[in-house]
Amino acid sequence: MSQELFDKANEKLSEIEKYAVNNAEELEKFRIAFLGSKNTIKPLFGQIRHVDADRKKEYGQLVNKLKQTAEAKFTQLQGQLAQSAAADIEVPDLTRPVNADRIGSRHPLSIIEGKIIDIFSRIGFSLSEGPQIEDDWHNFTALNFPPNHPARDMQDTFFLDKELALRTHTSSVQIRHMENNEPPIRVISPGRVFRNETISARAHCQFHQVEGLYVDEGVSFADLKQTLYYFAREMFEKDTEIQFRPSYFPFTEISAEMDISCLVCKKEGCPVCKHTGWVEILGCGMVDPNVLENCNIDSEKYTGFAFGMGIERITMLKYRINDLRLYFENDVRFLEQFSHIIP
Ligand code: 2U9
Repeated sequence: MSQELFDKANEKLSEIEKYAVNNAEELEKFRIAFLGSKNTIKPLFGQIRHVDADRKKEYGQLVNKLKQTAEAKFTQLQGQLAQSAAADIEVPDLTRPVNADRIGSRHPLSIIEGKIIDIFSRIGFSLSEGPQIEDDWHNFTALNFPPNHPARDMQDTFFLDKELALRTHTSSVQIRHMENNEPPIRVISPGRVFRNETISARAHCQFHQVEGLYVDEGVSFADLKQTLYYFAREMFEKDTEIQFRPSYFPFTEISAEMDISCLVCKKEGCPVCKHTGWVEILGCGMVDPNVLENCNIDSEKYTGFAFGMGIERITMLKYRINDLRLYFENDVRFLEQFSHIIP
């Protein structure tokens, strides 16, 4: 009987020594079998009473060894499992450069608006801003729009009520400036304006303008030409040429539109300039004496020039953007293309 018990205990010992596990569940099975409250070693302790007296000590040592071996094996298996779990975790490449934080970028219209402001501020123009909701006087009447002018129509302008509308140009800001300041006046007015247009690639119900105004004694069309020539060369390229074509606006007399030589083809002819070699960029003229008088400025003593340009148009030329809607959709795939420009 003694030997049988020894054999059983030795068998269990080698079972424990050879035990291997692949996962936490198998480890738990081992724990329950050899270390749990109903483990399979426990009954062997009780069997000691069947062992011959002269071998009891030897048997006791064997069963104790069995228990210690199970405990040691458990710790070893636990360690092995933890190690292989750690090996499964993908260690990141710690030498890889960090991803820079995405801090966004400036909107292309803001970039170009900033450039225009900068160019004119270098020759003494200061900034003048005003409300986007305007009354009839500042948006139309003071600017010499006749009572039946089409721009006054509901079809063309967003009226809020009989008197108030979303401004259709930033000229209204300059009327306010002239009402509150004496010449010499030299201001530019950038800002958002609104017109009741069907939205397409070439038209939008909102856009941005920069308008300029210079009123003083003896201001002439020659001053206008030289100022805008300076602007064209600073904004585009040093060898940019300009040309003027006669035009009509209610608020200027004489009036003109200014073209620049095509940046793309250098006047050779291309789709951008529609094969004319020239691209229109702004309207301008001498401020109509009626407009000066409407702002209590003596038109006998003072003359002035004014100009206005669409920022979207200038931006389209600078960055070859072909659809106005892109400016207002704020698709990051569009906006991200300007993230390298830090003005
Ligand atoms: C005052 C008097 C006159 C500003 C001017 C233009 C000509 C002009 C357009 C260009 C493209 C508007 O954005 S656009 O559609 N503007 O052609 N603007 S002269 O004349 C003024 C401004 C203020 C007191």
